[in-house]
Formats: sequence, structure tokens, C-alpha cells
Amino acid sequence: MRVFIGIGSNVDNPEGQVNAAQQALRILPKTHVIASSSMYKSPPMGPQDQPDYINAVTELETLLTPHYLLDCLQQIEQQQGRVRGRHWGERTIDLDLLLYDDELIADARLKVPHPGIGERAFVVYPLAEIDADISIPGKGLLINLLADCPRNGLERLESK
Ligand code: ROI
Repeated sequence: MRVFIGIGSNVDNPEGQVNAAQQALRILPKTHVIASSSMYKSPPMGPQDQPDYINAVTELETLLTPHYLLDCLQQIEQQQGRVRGRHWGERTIDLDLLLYDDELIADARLKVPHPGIGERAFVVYPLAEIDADISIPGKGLLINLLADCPRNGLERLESK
């Protein structure tokens, strides 16, 4: 299955956190990393009194089920010391299951495609960097979302 993971961090050395998460994705069972976007810097969506975020998207090929993959992502977040704080507040590491093949999933634990996907520049632009031709189940072509998504201060960083 073709899967895209959104990665974000804005505390405790965000670039290091994103790198560490990408390393952890590399050693998941039955999974290969296919591509990663550049890293991007973005102003916080949510409370403004928190640091800018570092964001990236990684593409995986996996045989893991969506819910098992979610368990794995949450385990990586735990390993990297994620603690639940205020709503939409700062975070050491956040791993979101953005897309799982062409599946639509909406249960108590997991919503795929990720509900915010089209409104979040820090997701849409890195996704398009990997593959501009993606189509998002229920939402249409990524390029059309991109056209309607202001950058909101999103900056692509020079080195990965
Ligand atoms: N804002 C930005 N810029 N990047 C994120 O990854 C991010 N993640 C979040 C919230 C708190 C919504 N804001 C964010 O979970």
C-alpha cells in the first residue's frame, strides 16, 4: 500500500526530531521508505505563542494495516517523548497518517485522509513536492487543493 505520513515538530530540536522520526520509519516491519519531501518551516496553526514548526512528508510502501501502522506511529511519538499538552499546542513530534492508498477510513481512532489535509499548507506543499499527481479520496486532485491553499508563511528549507 502507498502511504503518506505527515511529520511535524516545534520543540526540542525540531529538525533533529523530524530526522529521528524518519529514521524510525525506516525500520518499521514490512515497510519501505520511498521518498521524503524537503523540510519546511511554518508558522504555528493554532495558538500563536509557540515556536514555528518544522514539517515534512514521507512516502512509504507498506504491508501493515492502517490501524497497526497507527500503533507504530504512536509508539514512535512515545519513544521521542511526546507528551499531550494543550489543544493545538507545541509538540515534540507529531506523526499523522495522511493517506493510505485510496482508502477512506473514519472510525473512532482513525480518519484517513487526514481531515485537515487540504487546508494545511505544511501538508499540501510537501505532498506535491513528492508527487503532484496524487488524488485524495473524497477531495479530488492534490493540484486543485494546492491552487486553493495559500502558503501561510510556509518556507522550504534548503537542505533536507
Ligand atoms: N502547525 C504547523 N505549522 N505545523 C504542524 O505540524 C502543526 N501541527 C499541529 C497543529 C498544532 C495543529 N499546528 C501545526 O498539530
